[in-house]
Amino acid sequence: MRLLYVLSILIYTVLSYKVSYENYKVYKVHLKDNAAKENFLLIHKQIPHLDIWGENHVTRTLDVMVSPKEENKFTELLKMYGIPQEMAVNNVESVLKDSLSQAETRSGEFNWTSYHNYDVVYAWLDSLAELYPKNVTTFIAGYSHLGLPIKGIRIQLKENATRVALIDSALHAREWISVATSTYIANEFLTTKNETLKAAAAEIIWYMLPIVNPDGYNYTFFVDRLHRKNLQINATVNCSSYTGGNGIGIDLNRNFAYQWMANGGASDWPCSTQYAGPYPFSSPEARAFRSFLEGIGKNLQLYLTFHSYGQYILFPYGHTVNPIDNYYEQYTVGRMAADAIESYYGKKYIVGNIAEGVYLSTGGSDDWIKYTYQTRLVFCYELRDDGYYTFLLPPDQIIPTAQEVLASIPVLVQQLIRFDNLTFTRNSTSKN
Ligand code: 0X9
Ligand code: ZN
Repeated sequence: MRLLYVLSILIYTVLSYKVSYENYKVYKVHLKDNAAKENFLLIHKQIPHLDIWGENHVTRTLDVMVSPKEENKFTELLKMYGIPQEMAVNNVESVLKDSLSQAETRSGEFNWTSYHNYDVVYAWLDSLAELYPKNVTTFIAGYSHLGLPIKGIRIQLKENATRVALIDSALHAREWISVATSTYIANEFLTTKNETLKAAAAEIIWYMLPIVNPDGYNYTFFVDRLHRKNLQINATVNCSSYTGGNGIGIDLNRNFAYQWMANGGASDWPCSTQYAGPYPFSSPEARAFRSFLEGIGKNLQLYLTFHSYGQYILFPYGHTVNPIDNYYEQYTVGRMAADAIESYYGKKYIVGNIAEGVYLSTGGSDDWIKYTYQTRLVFCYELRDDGYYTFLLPPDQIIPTAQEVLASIPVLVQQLIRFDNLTFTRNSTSKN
């Protein structure tokens, strides 16, 4: 496994140069109504290389990266359809250079003032198990396409804790802030002096998978900072001329087996940002996730999956705007979490069902968990920011982002406890 991985990385490094985004631009495109959205889809069909970075429902804008080769065609088409645009990033490469120079890739002391590659994160997870042998164990959920371990930790602070939660990050490779945030939270669970947080953390047996997509994540450090998917190469369609979100690989957040490929919430084109894979669970990473869940799924009460960017707290499902059974619970608890976040540094997070909050998207890990295990609280946090630095969030925003997200954790735990108390009260009153 390990040898296979080393060989593959070697081959990659030899064959691929570091992807350059010289003169690539990001445009903010204003889509004022559904007709404009439809027209934009027509443009996207004509220029499939476009990399859609994110969507903001408040400002009704899309962030779209375009190559210098296609920029003219893109702006002409926008003009033709009467879609207003403004340039958000003039040269992606120069923003990238700044952000990469601040990424710490070699082993060293772990911190949250820079971003770290998987080997540094994994070494740090191991060090937690050594430092806190009574509370922390590490495990391997499975292996990536290139044979990298998908390593996790289990944190239990109180002997008689029974509730189980899972937090994961980096299903999408380029969303570095997700990894920084989940590791920050793990560290706080073990070291905090804050009584509220301490008490909340102790109520739960926490499982964490900080890097679900280690191949893709590693690739963003050395080859293409904007890679999104895993690194599985499609046998029939060659996507190697594509970069960023459209590069090779399967979108892990479209590869899970609930409503897979339904309602246009994913793509069957292998070079699409949202490529769902040839069949559900076709990626080893999603399969590893599934087999890990076989162990903890039926006891799971809370699942948090961290992505970026956009500042949303989303909940299932992604194929429909129809409310799920416990919509009211999910919405109100999500709202409370967003309020806790906002009260920290004033950042606003939008709360809603996936399909209404962002866009139709199917095959997500969250939807699959909700459907398969009826996990009571399932949230996808789209972390900072709201479209300025996008995926390239500067390292000086890691700690503030992680702190505000951490502030929402006790809220979630307290509500889980309240649910249990409510159930108890209801049962006892119905007996009387
Ligand atoms: O497209 C996605 O998977 C998410 N946005 S991202 O920029 N992080 O890629 C939106 C997630 C909504 N879907 C689910 N949570 N299932
Ligand atoms: Zn994501």
